[in-house]
Amino acid sequence: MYNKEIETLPLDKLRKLQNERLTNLVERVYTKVPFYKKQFDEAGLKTSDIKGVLDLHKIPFTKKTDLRDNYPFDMFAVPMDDVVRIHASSGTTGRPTVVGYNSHDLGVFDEVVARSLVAGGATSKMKMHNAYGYGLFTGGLGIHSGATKLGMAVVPISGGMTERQLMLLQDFQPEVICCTPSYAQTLGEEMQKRGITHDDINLKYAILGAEPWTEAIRTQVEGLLNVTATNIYGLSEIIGPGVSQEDYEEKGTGSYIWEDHFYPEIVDRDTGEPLPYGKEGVLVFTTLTKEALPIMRYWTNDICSIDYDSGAKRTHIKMSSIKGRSDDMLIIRGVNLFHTQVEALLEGMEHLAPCYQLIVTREGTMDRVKLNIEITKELQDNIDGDLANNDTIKNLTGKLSKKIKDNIGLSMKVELMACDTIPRSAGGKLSRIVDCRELG
Ligand code: DLL
Repeated sequence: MYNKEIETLPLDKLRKLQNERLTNLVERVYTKVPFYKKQFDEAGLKTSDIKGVLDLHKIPFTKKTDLRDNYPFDMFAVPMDDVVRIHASSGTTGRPTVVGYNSHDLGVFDEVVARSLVAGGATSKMKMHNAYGYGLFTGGLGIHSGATKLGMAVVPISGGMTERQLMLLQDFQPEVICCTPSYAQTLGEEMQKRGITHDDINLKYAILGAEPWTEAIRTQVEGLLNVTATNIYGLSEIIGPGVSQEDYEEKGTGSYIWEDHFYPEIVDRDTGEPLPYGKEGVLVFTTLTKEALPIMRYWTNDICSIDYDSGAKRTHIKMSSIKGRSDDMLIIRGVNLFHTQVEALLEGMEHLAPCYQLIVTREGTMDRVKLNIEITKELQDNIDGDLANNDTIKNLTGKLSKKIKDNIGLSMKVELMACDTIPRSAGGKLSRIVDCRELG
């Protein structure tokens, strides 16, 4: 563990620390950020009403639109002289969301990333191939700086230029790779195509995040790259990568949220009411220690559940993997659908590769969704002629349609496609939904 004392702090002590940090935060934001002063005054709330995390529910949420309305720097709680780094995430529309850090905040960022990397299997003696994008995106620099703090040798390759990535993976022999899961798929597939074998590289751990992914992709990437792959989660508004991380020996049991810095809640997507542990809803965070851009009850839009795991190595609460963002949820004939639900059904299905797209169209007032998914190279090599007329393909299509209907409750057209026909990640986040509805 990177910080054993904090990572295993007994819960009563953790709660005490959180309560102290929260009351301090509330005073700070009330006096330093006009947005929060107004928010408190309008809600008739006094800072003394917030005595600890149990009072958090009294505070209104902060949403992405609030950051946009205060573009670029009006939510900052320190003078610009103190700010030492600025990042921004480009939304699909309009202005980017701008975030700032002072040197204290960069210390917190390094700490949580270093903890995350160690939980993901990394040590100070290893080399890291960091293929998250550098620039305004928090992935590249955030992971880089935390890895440096840990003492790793970082290769700041950034995303893209796959050919060069493959060369350096062979030449530098890094033990750890960090990138999006979809780019790990791309790298693994390209290695295979070029005949680069597991013996040619030295990877042991892959620390993957920045987009939703499921066990189907974990299985594929672990096989292709010969690694143990774990999930890292985060968002710029809260700090960047390293808000939570899965332990490499506890795979599939959720990711530890470093809750001495980021206090999580799950709330109902429609009413905003807090939900009990184990229930799925919108993840909301309060930054307990950040100074330049402290945020209270940030509505992430990410859907998951949180719960304590008493048998685990650390005491901090765990979050399940993200099902999707509530604004990316499709509603098809009254059924709510996240692409990860379809992806999860691919795990254990022979002959199918987790390379797929959901195509959404509208006919009249009816939304329809179609799944395009690739078959594996082995199956393709065994098929002569047209895929559409092949019996194995027909059986497989029927099997998958039925699995989707049985598990998700939707009749969905499924088309099995030849290898390499679905777009791949060229380095960053990959969208697996193609929404054609606006096109008419
Ligand atoms: O994606 C920070 C990051 C960089 C996380 C590198 C992990 C690794 P943003 O660009 O602000 O920040 O996007 C944040 O991405 O609200 C989620 O919807 C999604 N996301 C991030 N990590 C995961 C993950 C970075 N592990 C948004 N699983 C978040 C699912 C994720 N979704």
